Amino acid sequence: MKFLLSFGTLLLVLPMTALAIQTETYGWEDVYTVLGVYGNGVPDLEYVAPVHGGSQSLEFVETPYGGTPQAYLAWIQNLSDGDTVMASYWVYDDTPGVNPASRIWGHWNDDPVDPMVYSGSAGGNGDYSQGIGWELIEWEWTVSDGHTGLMIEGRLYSSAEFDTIWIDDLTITAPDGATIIFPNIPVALVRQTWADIKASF
Ligand SMILES: [Ca+2]
Repeated sequence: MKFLLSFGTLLLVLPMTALAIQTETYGWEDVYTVLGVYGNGVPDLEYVAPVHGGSQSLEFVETPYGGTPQAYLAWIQNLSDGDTVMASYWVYDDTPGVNPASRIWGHWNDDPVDPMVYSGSAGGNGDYSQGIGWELIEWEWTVSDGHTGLMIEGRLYSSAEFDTIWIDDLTITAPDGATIIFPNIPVALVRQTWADIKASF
C-alpha cells in the first residue's frame, strides 16, 4: 500500500517536471530583423530566395569586409544556474568548404534592458555550416556562474565584402520561467516599458 501511494505520487510529479519547458519559434515573417549586431554585419529581410519557411528570411551581409559579424537573434532572460537553453536555426550556405559560413554561438548578457551588453562568452557549436544549402545548426547551453541572460548569435564567417548568409526558422527551448525575446519585440519598446515602470515608483 505504501509502495502504491509513493508510485502514485511519483506519477503526479513527473509529468509536471517534464512539461516545465517552453519552445518558441521565429521565422522573420514581419518587419523586424535582429536585436542587435556586433561587427560589420548588415541585417535585412529577404523576400525572394533563399527562404526556408513562410515567405521571408533574414539576410545577413558583411560590409565592409573584416572580422566575424554576429547577428543577435534571440535573448533569453530570467535564467538561473543549471537551466538549459537549446537554440537552432536553419542557415543557407551553398559554398562547401569555404566562406561564407555560419556558426551558432552565444554570449551572456545579464542586463535587463540593453541588448548590447556583453557579460562573457557562453561558447557554441564549433562546427561550421557545410555549404549544402539549407542546414539546421544547433547548440545547447547550461547556465552557470550566476548568469541570468543568454544572447543567441548567428555568426557570419566571411572571406570578402558582401559575403552573405540567410537564416530562418529559429527555435528556442528554455525553462518555463525564462523570458524569450525575439527581434519582433522592439528593444525600444522594452526600454520604454522599463522606463514607465521605474517612473511609476
Ligand atoms: Ca521565414
